[in-house]
Amino acid sequence: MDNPEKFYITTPIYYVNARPHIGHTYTTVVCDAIARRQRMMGMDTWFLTGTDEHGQKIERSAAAAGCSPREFVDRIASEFRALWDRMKITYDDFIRTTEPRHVRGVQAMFSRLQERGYIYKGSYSGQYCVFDELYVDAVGPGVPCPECGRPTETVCEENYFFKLSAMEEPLLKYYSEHPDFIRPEARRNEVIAFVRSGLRDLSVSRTSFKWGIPVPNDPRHVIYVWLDALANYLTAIGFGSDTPADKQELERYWPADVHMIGKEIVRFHCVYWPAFLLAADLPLPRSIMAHGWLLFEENKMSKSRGNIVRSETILDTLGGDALRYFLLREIVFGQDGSFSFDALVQRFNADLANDLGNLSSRTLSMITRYFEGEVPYPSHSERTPADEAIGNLAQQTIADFHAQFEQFQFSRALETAWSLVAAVNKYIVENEPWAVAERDDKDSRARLATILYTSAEALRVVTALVHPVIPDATSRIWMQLGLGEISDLDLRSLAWGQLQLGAKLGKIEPVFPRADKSTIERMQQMEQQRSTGGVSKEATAASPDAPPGETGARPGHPATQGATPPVPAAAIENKITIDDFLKVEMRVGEVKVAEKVKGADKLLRMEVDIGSEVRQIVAGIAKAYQPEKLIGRKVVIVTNLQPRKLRGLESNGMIVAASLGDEGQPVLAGFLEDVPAGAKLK
Ligand code: ME8
Repeated sequence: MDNPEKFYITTPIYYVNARPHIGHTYTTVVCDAIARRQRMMGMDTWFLTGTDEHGQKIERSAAAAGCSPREFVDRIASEFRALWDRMKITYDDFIRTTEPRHVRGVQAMFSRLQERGYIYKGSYSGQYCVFDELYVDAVGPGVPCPECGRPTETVCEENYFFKLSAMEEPLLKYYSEHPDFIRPEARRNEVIAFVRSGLRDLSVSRTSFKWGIPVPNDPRHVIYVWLDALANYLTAIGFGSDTPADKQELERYWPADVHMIGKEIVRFHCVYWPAFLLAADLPLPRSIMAHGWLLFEENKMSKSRGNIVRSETILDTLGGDALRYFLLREIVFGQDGSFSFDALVQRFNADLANDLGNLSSRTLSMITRYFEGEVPYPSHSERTPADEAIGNLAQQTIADFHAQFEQFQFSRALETAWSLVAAVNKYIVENEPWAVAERDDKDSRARLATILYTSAEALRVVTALVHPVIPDATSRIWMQLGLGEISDLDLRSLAWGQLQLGAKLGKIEPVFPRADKSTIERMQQMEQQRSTGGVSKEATAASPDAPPGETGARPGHPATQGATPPVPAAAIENKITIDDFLKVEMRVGEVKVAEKVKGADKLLRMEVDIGSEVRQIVAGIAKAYQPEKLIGRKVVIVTNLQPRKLRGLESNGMIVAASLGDEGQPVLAGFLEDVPAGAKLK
């Protein structure tokens, strides 16, 4: 059943009782980087993520938000998807536990366990923790849950039970025969100790609420959320379906190679899940990798603690690559790590803007200046030890990076790549290509070619290696190196000396504009606004691009719950007819060029593709948006306004933005889904 050429990786499926935060982003980005690299290594890769949508916790969150569970889960699931799209997460499938394919698969799993004699009917009376969806039989009424410290509820229920006690020995045997099954070692030891201390049968159905998957032939019961949730790893690839295509897919990808999880759900993944699979006589996943927690202000970042940071804040300021790089570089994988805006900006400026950004911009701009934008031919006879050293270091870097990445040592692997960046930057400073360029003789010209070739080749090697971690910037550097689409690269054959000589460089533009102090303040303000809901109504109404935390619909947030902002009387009198509205033509535009207008610190000049043509638009958004960040962004353009001149430049259309606060800070309107340039708004 197991095909060594395939690689199946999963994230946990996230609860939809709360919005995504950077803790969720952490696991997802780690998996994305692994999946991207596996694809570049020629593996038949399948990357699954999704949302966990059943259970009492979610039923109650929906009730608190004043909507049906279905509406509630649809809304939050789409927020997760939209965030992953903005983070450039290349998941192959997104499973939702409310989908028919999952419901069918979970019921098939339940029946299979029942038929094999591992499920029986019994009853439970005792304490129940709604938050953990767990019976906590060790405590009496009024005593908080030993897992999470929250109050427990007394319940008396008839239940189906899974014979977990029968799995004690088979599990211990499996752990001992598969030393890499649970990683890291510390987690494996904890699990073994837990199983050795004795396992009791597990209740796998509930009658106290309805929002779940009915037990086959006994719909008074819904299936325990963790049995429901864990099965996603199988149902997403066709388990429970009879179609030949689904059967083939299951055969192709199961068992999973890595279930990536946070350390708080180790017991469910390393004890219950393998126990269900052993009982169902299905192969077990190859490995379960538990990482540490992202801490904020010393505590685990979590919605219930109220100390979360949202990825959108970073996406809106520094961009997705900055967050992806920070999470993999700053946190030693497996251990807990702290997040702070200061550390994020420091890493961004030091490693991305300075080290990699400088290497890229100075190498490429010197090739443009001195060799008319064509990769120069290095001299084969006149290599100095310094040139050789860079080539050797690059080869070593490739080998070390691969080994470290494969060992899940992401931080070390990036450190390795950045040692090469530092060495090349030093090489450039020491070899002074700018001074060599001033000497206009043949030897100097050859020397200059060698220095710039060596630098560009090292840049190519680093760019290829770190592409899975910072996909956006590396794709752009690759283009600038004249190499086309980086996604076509086969990482297995990456070696020193493959840079295409004479290749014409692409258009050179900075990839990481430096962040300054005000970026930290802006991020803090955005977080504060998100947590207090303190964004002005204008933004709520006018900015569909505002991340969900900023819209009127905040589930569980009493201040804005289901609220429609009151419409002032004057506005009613001033209502326009649909014909008036139809006079305004609005289209989706894609920003192709953006640059500051000389002598006007508020204005940006943009060239925007509106489908049928590219328009020049001048807008007063320079204080809120760095031009580089706008390139490629989809915006809304009023296309049938009379052209007007601003600072001598004709502006042919208007970009739509919300206007925040007294200063009228602009926030551009946009879309969560992908929309083509030229699409009409109505
Ligand atoms: O547990 N640091 O969902 P969940 C690092 N639905 N990772 C974090 C984190 C933090 N502060 N906060 C969250 C569930 N995570 C179940 C899973 S799987 C069959 C069912 C990440 O929404 C981390 O991966 O509580 C953690 O395990 C997961 O989100 C928990 O997500």
